[in-house]
Amino acid sequence: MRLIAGTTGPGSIDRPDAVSVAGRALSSEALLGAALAVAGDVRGATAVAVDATPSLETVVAVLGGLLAGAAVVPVPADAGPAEREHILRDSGAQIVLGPGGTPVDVTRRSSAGHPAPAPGDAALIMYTSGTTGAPKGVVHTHASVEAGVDAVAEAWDWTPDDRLVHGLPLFHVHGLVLGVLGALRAGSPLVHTGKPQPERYAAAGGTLYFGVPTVWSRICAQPAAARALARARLLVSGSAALPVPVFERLHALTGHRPVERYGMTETLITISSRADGPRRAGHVGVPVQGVRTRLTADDGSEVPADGTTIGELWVQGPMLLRGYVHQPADLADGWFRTGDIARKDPDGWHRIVGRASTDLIKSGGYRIGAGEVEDALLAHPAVREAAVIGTPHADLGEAVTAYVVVSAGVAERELEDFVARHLSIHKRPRVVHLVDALPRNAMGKVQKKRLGSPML
Ligand code: MCA
Ligand code: AMP
Repeated sequence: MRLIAGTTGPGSIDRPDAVSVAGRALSSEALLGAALAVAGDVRGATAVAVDATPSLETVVAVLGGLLAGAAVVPVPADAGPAEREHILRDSGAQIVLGPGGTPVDVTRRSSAGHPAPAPGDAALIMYTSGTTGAPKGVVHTHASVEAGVDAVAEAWDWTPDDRLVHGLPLFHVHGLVLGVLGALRAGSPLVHTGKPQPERYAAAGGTLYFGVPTVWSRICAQPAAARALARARLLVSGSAALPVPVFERLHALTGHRPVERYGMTETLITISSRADGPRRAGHVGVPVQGVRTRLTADDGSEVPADGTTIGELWVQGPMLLRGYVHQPADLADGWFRTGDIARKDPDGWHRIVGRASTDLIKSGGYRIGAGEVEDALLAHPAVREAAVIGTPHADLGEAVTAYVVVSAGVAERELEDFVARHLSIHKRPRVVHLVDALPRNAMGKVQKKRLGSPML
């Protein structure tokens, strides 16, 4: 992978500010030297885990693993012991870099080269929640990552003249693949703000900004910060639906109609509006280069692109996953079934209108499986039954909401903290309802649609 466009290509230039994270910066030459030092340490490992804190160390460790030809496994910075152990065991990572393993020293330098990995070699294993069970490891190759970042660079006219700003977590596609590898491959400096706080975005002076809808909505709530973004070239939103009022408020405050794009950990970004085209509130745009989409009805037939008929979205393209760690992906003729419900306009514009399953929750842009949170709650000695759903939340889009039957006196807060300690903190329920019983059908299955009704 031509990782650091400015330093590894012919006629390369050293950029003094190639990457800065939470106020600490490395030039492109220093970044490459530090990453090559890590690559020398991990050479021969097939999978290297990185404790992905928002730090320069994470950027250096990820690059080092990639340069060494290992599959890099980002571990959520806030993962509790159960989740962390699952990721390390399931991925087969032989080495852990970062705070919970071998420390990364960003001041080291090496110039020793490494053989370039083959395009089909695993580059990243990213863990993401399914409806039930523990998170699954999604395997992306060097070829799928390159295709994924090149496609958005083309759609967004992303060039070395840009300066990318974001403060998203470095263990998911948004912050890591687009937000770090995308910037390095485009050759544009990256300013990672540590946290995605409005005042930090405002002070960073970028041309290109990434955020999840919660971040954009918090920026709109601070008009002075929002107005500072008027000087940018492009604001990009993704990971969850950008509410139309936030789109409009952002437009009013910054003068920019944000680009919205759609993707998944499994598929990277497949649909986006374009830098050189219109942006429509409530729409995620058109397929990026190399991508085809189709919408299907329950019987599998394709539904018309008439702007009103809804169907399940399938995508096909060069940026799709190679498979999961222990199972192949279900890619019939290269098509991936997203589980998202969409509408397509006659001119090819897509709108995401919901998800097929209520058991996948999007909160603050994080994908959270209801089953995983239920399992965590059931591990508490006082919990007899648990059902978890997403409920509308003004700031987070959806809030993780738990209905729990307990056998002994236990405070709601204790259950929230219990989940936060066992899984990633962001997976904790924001609301816990203690109830006498869960609504069940004749088969004994919990009727989630009835949760929240007054009888409970
Ligand atoms: C609160 N905290 C706790 C507890 N409660 N700590 C321990 N136990 C508790 N019970 C602390 C946390 O440690 C944290 O502290 C602080 O409270 C707030 O945590 P949290 O609630 O998670 O933060 P938030 O402010 O609500 O976060 C909002 C956010 C965040 C910043 C928007 O949700 C976020 O970063 N979202 C981005 C998700 C993302 O990148 N998704 C992309 C997936 P402290 O702050 O001190 O640490 S990839 C994807 O979706 C596809 C491919 C795509 O299309 O992009
Ligand atoms: P993740 O696995 O965290 O990558 O989450 C992927 C899911 O996020 C998709 O299946 C969608 O449900 C949702 N998503 C991502 N981008 C958008 C968007 N722009 N609009 C609506 N939903 C989105």
